Amino acid sequence: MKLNRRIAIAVVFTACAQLLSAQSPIKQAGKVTAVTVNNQDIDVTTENAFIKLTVYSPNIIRVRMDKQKLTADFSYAVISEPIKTRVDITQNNDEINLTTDSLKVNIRKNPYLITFSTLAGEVINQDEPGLTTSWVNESVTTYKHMQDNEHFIGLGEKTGPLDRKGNAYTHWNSDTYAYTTGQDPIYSTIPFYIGVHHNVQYGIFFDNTWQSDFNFGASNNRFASFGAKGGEMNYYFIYNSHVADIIRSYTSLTGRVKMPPMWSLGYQQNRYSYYPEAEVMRIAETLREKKIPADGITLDIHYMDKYKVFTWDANRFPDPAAMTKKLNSLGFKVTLIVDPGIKEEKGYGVYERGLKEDIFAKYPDGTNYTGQVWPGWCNFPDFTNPKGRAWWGSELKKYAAEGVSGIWNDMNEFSTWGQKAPDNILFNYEGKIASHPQIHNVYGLEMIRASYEGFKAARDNKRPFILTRSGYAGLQRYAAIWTGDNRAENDHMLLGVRLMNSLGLSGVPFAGMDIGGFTGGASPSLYARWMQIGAFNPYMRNHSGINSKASEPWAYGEEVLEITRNYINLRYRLLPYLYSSFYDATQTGSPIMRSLTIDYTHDENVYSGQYENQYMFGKAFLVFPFDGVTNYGKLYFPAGKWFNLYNGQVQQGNQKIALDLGISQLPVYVKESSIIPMQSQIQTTAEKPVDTLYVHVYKGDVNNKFVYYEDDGESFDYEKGEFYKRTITYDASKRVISFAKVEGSGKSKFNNVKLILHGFADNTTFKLNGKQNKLVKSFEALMVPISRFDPTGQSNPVEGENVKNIVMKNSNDVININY
Ligand code: MIG
Repeated sequence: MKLNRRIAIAVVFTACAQLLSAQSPIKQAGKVTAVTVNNQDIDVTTENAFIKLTVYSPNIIRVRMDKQKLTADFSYAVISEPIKTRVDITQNNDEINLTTDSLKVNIRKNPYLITFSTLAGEVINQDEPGLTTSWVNESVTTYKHMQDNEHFIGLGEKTGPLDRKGNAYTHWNSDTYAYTTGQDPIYSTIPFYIGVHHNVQYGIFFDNTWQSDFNFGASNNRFASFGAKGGEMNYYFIYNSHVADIIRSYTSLTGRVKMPPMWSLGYQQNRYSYYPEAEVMRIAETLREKKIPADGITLDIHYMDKYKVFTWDANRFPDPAAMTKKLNSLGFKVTLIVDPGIKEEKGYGVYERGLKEDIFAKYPDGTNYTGQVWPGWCNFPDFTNPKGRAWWGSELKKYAAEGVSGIWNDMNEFSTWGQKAPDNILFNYEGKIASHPQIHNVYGLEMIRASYEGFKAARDNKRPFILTRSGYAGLQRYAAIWTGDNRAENDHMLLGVRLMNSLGLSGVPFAGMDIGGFTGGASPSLYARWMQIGAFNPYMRNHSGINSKASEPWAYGEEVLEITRNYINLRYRLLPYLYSSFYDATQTGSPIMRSLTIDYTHDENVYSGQYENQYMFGKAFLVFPFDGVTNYGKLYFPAGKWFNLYNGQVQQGNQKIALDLGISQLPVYVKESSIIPMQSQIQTTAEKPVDTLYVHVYKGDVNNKFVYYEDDGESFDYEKGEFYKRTITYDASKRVISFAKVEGSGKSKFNNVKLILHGFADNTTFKLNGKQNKLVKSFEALMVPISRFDPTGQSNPVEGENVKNIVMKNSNDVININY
């Protein structure tokens, strides 16, 4: 590496640089003047800065720096404390060295420069010599040496390419109606990215809520940097040997998603806006009549009385509780939109209680800040005030009592007409008082915290479903996020995939997009493609804007309806797999939409613009977000063996292919050795499937395991052990598929298991728990595409494969299948 030469050059220049430093408007950390070691903390004083290094875990090192003495520590994002860790710290006149069980840190003293290396001494990440960390007035930036051929991924909901190299980004949560595919910033802030170079990968989480900037070699060829307009330099350096473990470490800091209510994984029908009640019922009934599985109906701002949150328009919705009851009996849950702006209006109870509780954000002279948004002039609840969150929670009780199941938090960037809320608004900030620029990026996070906590309490500890547009690192603890007001264009469909893949890399597995596009209208083929991809989104939300064409699955003609139904059907049969994948996310932070950079990190092809949108849905399905206009695309298959979802044909990995593919099929492949639990077709998660669990196993050369997980799907009893969980293993070398003993005190809803074996040779013999088993051959596929439009409404399966199957009792003890 050319690093040593660079350091040498830097040393030569240091002398000149120091000559300038006295009058330079740029203050560098400078020379180390004092060091104190305190267990896992090292306090370092330099000419211009105070630094605290904390060993958070063997894999995580926190670095705090400020021009003045570090003040009390506080974060809305980080919810964990450092864990007791073995660490070896030595120092001499020139440097400080620190070694954990996973990595090494070196701090050069004159001037300050930090380097993170592997135990073997390979550089993972280093400050850019000569630049390190510096201040310009109150803004602070850390400059990291950009390694040869380094890739940068993550950074949350950011537009543009998967590989962020060559680009720069700003975090300032913004309401960006009909944003473009390169627009920045948009709605949320997750200042966490992953760097990949040579054989290493690392994460950096810059926990600073002020407006922040990240530069990955934009307008420079020297560094990747991160900085903010105010506050401390405060970053967590994470090193693990796999990207998945970096995400695990990152979510050990910022928390993980909780088990979502099962219904929220079903299909969600939205529109800006469905009203009155008769129209809502018509949509719900049509979904049932046309046999389009669905679980959710979402009501947008027109349900309210003049956009006043926590009210209903009495003409449009005369009896909300009766309506939600009717919808529930049809197997639908209702999600309502809420906006933070509270109309300033005498006699409006919500506003008056807010005034009484004194929970609105204020100007320095003590008057409430007033800004304009949907209801007119509004005050804005201060969600950084514990009292403000409690007040919001108590207002939510009304919706809970009316049978509402989900709360959709919109406009929480926060958005106001004019999009320029002033700097001189004060917020409580947990009693510490902060200005608008300091808390702007966490306003949405604290709003969804209030919604989550309040709605959970109000609904007798039933799992609340919270959806948000804005947020900050850690938002996964409270809400699912969707990517806002996209456009009904092919590029937006693909951008939406990248946004969700990037959110997944950044600790947020539960994400969705406006399928079909919010502004404008999709062509039938684009719409069909979008719905196909949407079936492989963590949150499946179809939504469209007020002046857009209707976007229900039947709005594009019979053929599109059939295609759409076919994919939503698949999603419902896959729910046991999807739900178990969510369980994995609760334990490890592992995303549902997995950018290929997670499992194929050092494969250059996955960063290429041609293949950057490909992802795994869970760990088994390779999804190709295919063009919905030309219906032509290029696919890249990473190493291994892949089975065509529709006909079981094997595709070898490390290959690129180009293909034309009609709209009835989305290219999806199953990874070898995959284990995929499925259920019979249902129309809503309120319906019970037949009591057989279908476990598809694909032959392969690699070992695999899948943790199968079930619980009641709606309560928090799983936290007390009421779940049903077992590990299913595919051992290619020992030639055995095994179901481990069941864990948890819950019961499975399936009494039988049908094992469906794909890709095993015809003459393979199987033993079930040591006994030779009668094998049933069948012709089926995990999914059959609609091959041609069939006006009788019956799909015509022309593809399929010869598989074997074994039906057995779902015993709680170990089950072994040898082949
Ligand atoms: O100013 O509530 O992103 O999904 O339909 C627009 C109306 C407010 C923006 C959301 C969109 C929603 C719309 N909202």
